[in-house]
Amino acid sequence: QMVSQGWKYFKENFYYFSHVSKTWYSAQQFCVSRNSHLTSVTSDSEQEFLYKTAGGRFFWIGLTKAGTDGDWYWVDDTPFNKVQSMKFWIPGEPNNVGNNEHCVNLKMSSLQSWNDASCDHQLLFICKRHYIPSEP
Ligand code: 2F8
Ligand code: CA
Repeated sequence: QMVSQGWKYFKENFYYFSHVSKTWYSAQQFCVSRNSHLTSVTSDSEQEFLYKTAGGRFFWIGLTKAGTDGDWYWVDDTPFNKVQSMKFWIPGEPNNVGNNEHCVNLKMSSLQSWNDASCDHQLLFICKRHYIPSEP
């Protein structure tokens, strides 16, 4: 049923790759309206699934900054592992251009694919919703 609405299944989650562009926060609101969040990324295999499906187009993911320290956090409340996540940034990122890049998009079709960008940009986006198949 979700598959017929365009959701893709990968390792106990469904993912929705949007066909319309939104600001980061509008995208997150859309995901919440579909019982999901902008996607977190917590493994190489998940990152690989996402960048391959994204195919080099730019998609918002659920990483943004919190508080005065500007620490990164996942909007779906997955703990952000700074050390394990370093390999997912494009070399030179995050560079916080204009001190105004507080949201992250998947930009490259590569394991190193994250860029920080202004949350006000309108980009495609990826929602993620946990799903564990159960016995009938
Ligand atoms: O070269 C990387 C740099 O490219 C752009 O800035 C010129 C990006 N800006 C936007 O996507 C708005 C930067 O985020 C990126 O770091
Ligand atoms: Ca940047």
